[in-house]
Amino acid sequence: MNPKKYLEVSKEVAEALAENRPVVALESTIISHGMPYPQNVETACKVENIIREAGAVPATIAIISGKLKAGLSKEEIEHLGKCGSDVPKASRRDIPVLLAKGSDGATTVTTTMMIASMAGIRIFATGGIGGVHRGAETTMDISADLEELAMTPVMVVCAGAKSILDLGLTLEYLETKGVPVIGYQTEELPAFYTRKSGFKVDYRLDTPEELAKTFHVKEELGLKGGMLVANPIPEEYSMDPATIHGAIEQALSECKASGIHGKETTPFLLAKVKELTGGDSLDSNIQLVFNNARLAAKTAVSLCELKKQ
Ligand code: PSU
Ligand code: MN
Repeated sequence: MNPKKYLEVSKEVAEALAENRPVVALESTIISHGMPYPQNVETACKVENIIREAGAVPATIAIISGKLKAGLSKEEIEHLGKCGSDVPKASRRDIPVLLAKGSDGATTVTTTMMIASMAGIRIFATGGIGGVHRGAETTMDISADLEELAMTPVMVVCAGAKSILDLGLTLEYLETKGVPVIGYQTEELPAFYTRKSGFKVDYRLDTPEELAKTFHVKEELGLKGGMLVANPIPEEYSMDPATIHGAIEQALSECKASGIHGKETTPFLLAKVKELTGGDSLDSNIQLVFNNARLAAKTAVSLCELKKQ
């Protein structure tokens, strides 16, 4: 077994890790599949800057020419953004084929966690995670993201999950798998575009230091799996619940009517919601990613302090 043979960590990220300096992983499905060009590239670069300003090193993760990469160049980010959904969306099951072919891949939460963990990165900031889809009792559509959270020791900072999913069942699944779900300064699971969902998180923590300490304890205990931090979208960018609810219902019925299934489901629903809500949802989406990057970077700084002790 020689997984490192397929891993390429950028010089900047490798040096930071070797010196116990804070690093934050970022995913690339959000670049290729989550936003239109050129906003996707602008956002990806700006997120990296936000992480730097908060004192950490960004490591955008993707599969490029058959290599698992942690830390991308500007040119590689531009390439992923320009090619958009022509870059295959890569979950755990896609990795062997993409690597054997020498192909590119846009990493989801699942594969970003896997590559981050291989590289030694412990914190990852994104927008929203995948979960149990509505109607999963008949379709069995449950994102591999939940299994990865159960297995791989990376903290994922997100803005909750969109209610294209069944949020209640998603929380049940995470509970069964032993994944702590932490609300950042909230008792309620945020629903991506909105700060509230009607579902309670397991615990509320109020500072990056508390998040870092909790993750540190989990690591010291040697418990497998990750931790999910749900950070609500800033008030000024949150959307009107009725607008977003209507768009999601319509997207779900169009998805069902067109017989979309498998890995196409999430991108279809995300694109449809975006189309139905216009530019507003894109702006909210960008802002919540910035907000998560800031919190992840501060937490990474605090986690490195704890490691020194
Ligand atoms: N949910 C979002 N935005 C996203 C995704 C999910 O609100 O960009 C992406 C993430 O990359 C996530 C993936 O890991 O979709 C989940 O896809 P699936 O449901 O096919 O596992
Ligand atoms: Mn799925």
